[in-house]
Amino acid sequence: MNVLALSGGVGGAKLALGLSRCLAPDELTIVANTADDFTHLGLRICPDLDTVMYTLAEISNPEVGWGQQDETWQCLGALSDLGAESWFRLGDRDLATHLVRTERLGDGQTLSHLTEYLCEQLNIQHQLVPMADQSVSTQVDTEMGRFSFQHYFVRERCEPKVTGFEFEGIEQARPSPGFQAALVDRAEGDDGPIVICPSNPFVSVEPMLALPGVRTTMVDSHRPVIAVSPIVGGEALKGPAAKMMAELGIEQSAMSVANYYGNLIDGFVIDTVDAELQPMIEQSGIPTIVTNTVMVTLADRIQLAEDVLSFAATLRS
Ligand code: FO1
Repeated sequence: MNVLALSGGVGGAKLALGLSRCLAPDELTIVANTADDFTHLGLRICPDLDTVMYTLAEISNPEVGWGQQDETWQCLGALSDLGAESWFRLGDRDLATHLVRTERLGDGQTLSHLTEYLCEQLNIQHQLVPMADQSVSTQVDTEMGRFSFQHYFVRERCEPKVTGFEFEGIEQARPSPGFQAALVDRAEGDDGPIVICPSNPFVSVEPMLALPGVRTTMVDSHRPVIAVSPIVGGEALKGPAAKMMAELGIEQSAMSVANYYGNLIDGFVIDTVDAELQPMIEQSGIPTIVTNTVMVTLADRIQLAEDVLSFAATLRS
């Protein structure tokens, strides 16, 4: 079985870890969004890629989900003393990742090669790849003007009212070699599902789908595409997805997520608190299962991964 998982940051990373506990290294490819990436203090920072990488290596900060556990903040404090920008919290251990990445990118290595190297150093067995090797940069249009993603998300605390998004550089970018290889249909019967992890549909998943050729390949594929709702009880478990929905005039519900993905998906997974939405979503033509999608413990992550894989086995694209 070849399973392809598309992940944003914290929520997606949790399911990616669950999948990695159910599947052998050669059965799973995890693609991380890189449209949140930015250059800060001269360092290339890939927040979603690092969140997934640290989660798979089981060294992520359990409180916030991003950055490393047992982190110290000496450098951040010193930056602040020097009057440098300190709104983006870079921990001392995390900084090492950005230093190695920035140096090697400067030497001409691709983000794919670098990610493979970092994963190897962190003893990650499963394949984690960036969505693209070229730079794509999410711009958030708001009533207070345009912000690059991390400026909107962290510096402005998602407060400005969102009016739209642009993924700068998307037309020139291409799916990374690892993403492309995992996307292509293999022999019939050999292909597992494509899993859209519970990540923000607008800014975490959409950039991966918007890469040239990805959406059409997924729609045309005979593999089942299954999305897990990041909206539970009308709220996002983490991040601004529900707030963005309200600001974009979309009802804040798991149903809206199913509608957003539309004919791209062959199956949808919602939380038990949203069980009453199941008949409505199924009426719109999308087979839907109800299960616990709130992944607090490792057992929850593994259970959801098992539920998604068993559901996939019942579906044909
Ligand atoms: N998120 C925050 O809310 N505040 C931060 O200061 C912050 C720093 C940070 C540093 C490295 C990293 O890899 C991620 C970091 N994040 C921070 C998370 C990140 O901004 C978001 O989780 C994603 O971009 C959204 O998926």
